[in-house]
Amino acid sequence: MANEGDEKQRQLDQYRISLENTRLTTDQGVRVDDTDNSLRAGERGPTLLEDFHFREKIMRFDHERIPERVVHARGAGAYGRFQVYDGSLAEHTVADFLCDPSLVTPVFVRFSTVAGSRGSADTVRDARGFATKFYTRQGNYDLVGNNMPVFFIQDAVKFPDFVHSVKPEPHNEIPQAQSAHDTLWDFVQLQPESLHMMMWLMSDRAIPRSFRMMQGFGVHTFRLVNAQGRGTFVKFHWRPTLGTHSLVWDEVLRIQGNDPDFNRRDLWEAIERGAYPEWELGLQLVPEADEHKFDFDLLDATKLIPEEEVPLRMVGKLTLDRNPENFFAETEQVAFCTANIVPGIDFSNDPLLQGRNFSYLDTQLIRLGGPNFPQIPINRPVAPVHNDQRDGYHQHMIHQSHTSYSPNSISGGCPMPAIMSGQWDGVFQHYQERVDGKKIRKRSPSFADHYSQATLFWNSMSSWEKRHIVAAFRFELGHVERRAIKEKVVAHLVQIDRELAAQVAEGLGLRVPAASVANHGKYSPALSQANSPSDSIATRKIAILASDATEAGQLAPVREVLEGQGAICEVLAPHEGTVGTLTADRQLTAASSVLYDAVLLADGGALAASAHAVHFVREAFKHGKAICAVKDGRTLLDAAGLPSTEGVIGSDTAGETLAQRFVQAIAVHRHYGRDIDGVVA
Ligand code: HDE
Repeated sequence: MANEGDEKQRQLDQYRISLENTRLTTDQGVRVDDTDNSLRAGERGPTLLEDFHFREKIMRFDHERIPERVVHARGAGAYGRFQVYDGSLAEHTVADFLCDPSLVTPVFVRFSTVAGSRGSADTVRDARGFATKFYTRQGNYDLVGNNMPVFFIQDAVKFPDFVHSVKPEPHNEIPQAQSAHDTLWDFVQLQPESLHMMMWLMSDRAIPRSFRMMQGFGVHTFRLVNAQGRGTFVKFHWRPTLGTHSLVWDEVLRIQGNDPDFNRRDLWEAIERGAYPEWELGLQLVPEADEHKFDFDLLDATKLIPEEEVPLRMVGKLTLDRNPENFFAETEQVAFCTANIVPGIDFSNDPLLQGRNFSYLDTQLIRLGGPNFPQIPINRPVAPVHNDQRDGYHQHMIHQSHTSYSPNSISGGCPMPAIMSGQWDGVFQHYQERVDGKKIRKRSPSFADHYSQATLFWNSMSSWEKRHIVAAFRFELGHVERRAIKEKVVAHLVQIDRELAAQVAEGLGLRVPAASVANHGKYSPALSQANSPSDSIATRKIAILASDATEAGQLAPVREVLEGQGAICEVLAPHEGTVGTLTADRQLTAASSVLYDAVLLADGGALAASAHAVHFVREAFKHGKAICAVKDGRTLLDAAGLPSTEGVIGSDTAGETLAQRFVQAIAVHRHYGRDIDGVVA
């Protein structure tokens, strides 16, 4: 078992309760006779107040809900481990989980959408949260990041404004988990600092195929601090080993109905199957002396450091290998906080980060009902906790000490701070930054450029990524009712790139104003998903369309190759159970192509007459998926009337088997050459 020897799991084991072979009791441990009938005066008489079991059961039910997170309400989590590679970072930090390659640090990661409520669909256009709690020997370290490297605003004081604008509108609470509405775009047109992030939000990054296939970013510039107290600026990146891949927009809309739990199910199933998701941790390190070498401010969270300027140093691996056992106890009650840092890691003066340091602790107090939430099992550090903080709602510890103050003589001065004990090993000490300034409500002029990096992002996109961005702007602004807002947004877009603005404006029937800035022409290849690894079909889901006429023998050579490379094949047929010599996993009419990455046609003709089967194949084609026909499967391909084009495979070619060609076509992820988004530029 991958987590054997894991300190955090041992700690959690103390709280696990199995109900196997148990008898029903009240919360007081009294055994219950009957939980189907309340106590009443006579069989047809009124219920009696003295029925303590009834009252307790209903009271507990009435109090089951806690407030959902204001943002990032919908999420899914998993346990795992982090291990740093050889090649210590001791030169830069004293954080031992980043220095000692023999240390396996337990982690809990929660992925989330931002705008939607707890019950909203997974596949919406949104940023995704990527929050990691490292249970290190030196205390808990939380890296509370997103799947996009920048943010909408520069100062935390704007966060309530931004969130209110993206949330459902206040008068009618519409729309749920959508950015395509007036208030968000009104905010955007008035706050051009949000434009860079809006480019990311309109890109395919906002509709990830899987949590396992998305990058993560700490966003802010943080600081590493070494044993000599020297600081180095750092940006944190997570890189998925499966590459960075997305869904297509039309598919997203259909998945919401077919499987609103698409992303969380995908994570859960991969871990259950033993296909553990992995990310590498990459660092961009900037010596303090270089702080002002960039044409943007390192403290501005609407900017990224192009990897071509500061390359990523890959330093370790995160593996998620265990699902939670109880969603509420673990995933809902986990409490992240950007202020949870350990020796060797420190903040920068990014005003967004500084504000977050207050917000997370504050929000947990209301969400988790008082100050003792760090004692909830999922939040407990593995490092020992000793202090004079006492009491409050839900105190679990029974402190035996006669004192709860410092200094004291009665308890020998314990628990003792380093300043008194003289033991400084492993003690957190704040980075000694010199600060000098007047108290002002003012942003530095170095935060003023809101267009250059939005242009950098646009310039770095492949042609299909650009098409998708244009289509997204058209869709979103197409849902905005107030024409003046659309015009203002287009006026901003023209400052990013004239062609982008022209294509968006055309869809909206608007004129393109003149640009006052010319496109600078710079680009960063690392920003394009087209450059992400696409060489594996591991964990890809393949639908095999079969019927009673399908011969398992015809299918076997292709299926073996697919499964041999880690793909998951599901047989869909007119009915469950045995079909021909195969076993069907699902009825075809209960399945949809949008839940699969590729389609293998293995039917000898019966399905060609089925409108559902034909739609299935056409829809997969529309969404750019690889489609392969073995032997008689060609009849269905012909019935669907698909052109012979890339990613549609019907036969062997010289030197390559059908199976090899199919594998390559799936690994490409999507064949974006097809007209997927419907934008006629
Ligand atoms: Fe958050 N954010 N945030 N945020 N955030 C919350 O904390 C906040 C920001 C992020 O899985 C809340 O526990 C402020 C950036 C994630 O439990 C709250 C600002 C980034 C999660 C909060 C930001 C994030 C949250 C709501 C502006 C990416 C989910 C419930 C300064 C780097 C964590 C909670 C989980 C959650 C405040 C901006 C990521 C209200 C004030 C930038 C992944 O405290």
